Amino acid sequence: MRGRFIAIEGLDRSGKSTQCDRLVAHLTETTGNKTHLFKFPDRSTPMGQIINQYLTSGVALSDQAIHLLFSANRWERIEDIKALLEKGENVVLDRYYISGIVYTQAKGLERQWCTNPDLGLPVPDITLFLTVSPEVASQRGAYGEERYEKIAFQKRVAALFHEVAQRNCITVDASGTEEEVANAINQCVETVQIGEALDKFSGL
Ligand code: DGP
Ligand code: NA
Ligand code: NA
Repeated sequence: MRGRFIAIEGLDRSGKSTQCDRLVAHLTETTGNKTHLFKFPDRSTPMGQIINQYLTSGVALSDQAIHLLFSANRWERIEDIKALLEKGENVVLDRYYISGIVYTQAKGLERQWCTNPDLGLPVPDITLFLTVSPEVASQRGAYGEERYEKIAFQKRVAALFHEVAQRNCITVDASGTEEEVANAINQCVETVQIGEALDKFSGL
């Protein structure tokens, strides 16, 4: 049987990366199969390095150009991801196409235009959306260092995320302790049915 394919989405500083690490450990232990973490954007590839410069050092790129790079950065890893799933290994994604769509839509671009480059990507068995208010998130860590970490922008992203999550995600309250959030995530993941074939993303 193919491996489990799980995406975790959320606002900046929602605790997503910590929870992804915990979920990888949990799946490794409970399924007995290797579990891999892919983080998007993957800043290690040539395209990812341009994305990193855009996020951290104010490199100027049009909203459209950076959007297509974020999408291309997902497409450039997808064959590796599919191969692992087919071998029966699990894959956890730290962000995926929902981030891709809502962060650009929050800049004022059309939903359909934002969706188009990601059409056809394999759909996860489950996408978890970690919710935390932008005000709470802004008090965590070094908020404000990167391009999108501004409260007004995060509020627009949050509104879009909540709307999209109703139909596409299971929402998990991420305002509790690390342990509480991890337990909630593990429970959601245990109930997931795994189909043999991966669906292709056809819109939110
Ligand atoms: P992270 O490394 O998870 O903190 O993500 C970096 C930032 O990039 C974060 O503010 C979310 C944003 N982001 C992630 N994926 C995309 C995407 O596909 N498109 C856009 N425009 N922004 C994205
Ligand atoms: Na971030
Ligand atoms: Na992160």
